[in-house]
Amino acid sequence: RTVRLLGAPLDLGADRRGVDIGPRAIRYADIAAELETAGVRCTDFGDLRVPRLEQCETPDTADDAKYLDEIAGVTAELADEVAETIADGDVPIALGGDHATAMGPIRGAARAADIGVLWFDAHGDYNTPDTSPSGNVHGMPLAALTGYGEFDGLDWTATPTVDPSNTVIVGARRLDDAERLALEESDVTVFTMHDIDERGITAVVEDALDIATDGVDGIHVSLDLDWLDPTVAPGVGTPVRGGVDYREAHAALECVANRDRDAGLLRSADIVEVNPILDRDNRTAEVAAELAASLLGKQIA
Ligand code: DIR
Ligand code: MN
Ligand code: MN
Ligand code: MN
Repeated sequence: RTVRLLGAPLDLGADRRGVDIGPRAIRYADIAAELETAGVRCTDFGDLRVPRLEQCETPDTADDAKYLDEIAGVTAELADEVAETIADGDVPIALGGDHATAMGPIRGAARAADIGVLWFDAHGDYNTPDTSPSGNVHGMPLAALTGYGEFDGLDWTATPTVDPSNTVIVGARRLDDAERLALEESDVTVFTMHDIDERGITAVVEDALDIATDGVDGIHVSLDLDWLDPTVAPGVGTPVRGGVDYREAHAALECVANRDRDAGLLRSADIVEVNPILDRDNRTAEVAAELAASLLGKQIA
């Protein structure tokens, strides 16, 4: 199997500058070598062009979805690259960038097949322009992708890109009030850190896989590094205490890899929210690279 890395240095979806350096930091952490230890080949298509913040018109303070047009443009291009990668028989991994990046690969993968989504994150990313407390689009991609809410100018959000009943958030521990209510009323499944504490990471991820794969052809894995505890992954824009530890993170992705080995499920992935400016010694990017290898089937022995 061959992985194709697609860099997406997108920082327009989040307030903290620095997440645009994420793709480079993950490459310096040698994700290619890590993936090779998993027995897969790795090619790198370089970075997508992303408009600089300074080139964009400054959103006014009341803007409820900042830089949405620019983000739509970048993620549309990324979707094309992902669809092309899958058509070539390779596995695309998009390197973000903030979590708005995920709109690209998920839309691209959903063109070729019905897919479920595993969303590893401290957050729900289920805000809409109407509910978002920040106006930051990285808090909204899962709503857009499941067809929830009004996104002015994003026509494709009128219909679900992925079925909410095949969409599973794992590791949530910080939801905004309106976001929490919307998730409760949705068919999206949310496994919180509380579920992981009570039942253990592997039981939760096995359930998540059952739900995400039910009646579809494959899955997309979206990995927000703030899913992990900030002691393990400090280089993220919105750290939240109480996340999964290093071993739980690997165990989770090994569960996905085991299921993939049996059923060939993994269509695409993204690794997002790595912010090297807030990191220490690039350790968050290193964890990201190692987790990518676990996802692609690296085994301890
Ligand atoms: C928050 C932050 N819920 C928002 N979301 C983050 O702005 O909508 N997602 N950080 O990863
Ligand atoms: Mn996120
Ligand atoms: Mn997050
Ligand atoms: Mn529900």
